[in-house]
Amino acid sequence: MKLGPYPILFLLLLFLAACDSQQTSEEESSLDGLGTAGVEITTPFSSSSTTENGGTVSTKVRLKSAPLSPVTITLNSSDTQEGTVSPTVLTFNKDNWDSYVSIIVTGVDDDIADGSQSYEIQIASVVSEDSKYSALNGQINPIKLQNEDDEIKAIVLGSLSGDTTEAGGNATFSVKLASKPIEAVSIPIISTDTSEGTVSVSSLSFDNSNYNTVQIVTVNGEDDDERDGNIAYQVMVVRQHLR
Ligand SMILES: [Ca+2]
Ligand SMILES: [Ca+2]
Ligand SMILES: [Ca+2]
Repeated sequence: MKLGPYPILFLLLLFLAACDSQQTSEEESSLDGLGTAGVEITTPFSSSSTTENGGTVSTKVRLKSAPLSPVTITLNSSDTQEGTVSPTVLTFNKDNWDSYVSIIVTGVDDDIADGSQSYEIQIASVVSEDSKYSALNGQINPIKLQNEDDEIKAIVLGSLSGDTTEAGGNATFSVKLASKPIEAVSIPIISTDTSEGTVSVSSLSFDNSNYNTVQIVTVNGEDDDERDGNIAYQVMVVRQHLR
């Protein structure tokens, strides 16, 4: 009878010890998994297009849960001739994981009439000793963007020197391109009435080395033996092949 209270006390202590152990375990696992490991990238503000005249796209990045170890994220552009990203290295830890970091993507200029070009800001690497975060390496979707062209795709014509005559008077005008073409272009030159006037070349070729150098077209008046008065005709500079 005298020993009676001790086993009861012993059992009670064991119970408290078990509770304590369980509590510690729960605290560790909640720090490990405040949420699923992930990288939150907001939808780009207002537009997903940068521009060749310096237009930017902004977005924000943070982690979706507290990491056990610092997480370093490296960003890069799939085409630095069209867009660049800053900053390129982001570091998050257990204290700043939920603070957004602003990312700015800036359009890069070129002098080619290349149209709108698609490119991506890639999440090039995710490095951490927290295995839940290091497992995200290579798994995060890129930010898809376009860079808008600012070249003018146009044929620049110099003014016509005058009218042609049946007595052999000719006329000239110059032709060049307003910007570098993305590939060589051929521009047909066509007289609408070859019985009145013919052109010295049937087409002009331009590429990115000579696009800005004028080429001269000569229009020769054609003689006939009819008293036909002044006949209007046209020379067409065809831009259908211009890209
Ligand atoms: Ca440009
Ligand atoms: Ca361009
Ligand atoms: Ca471009």
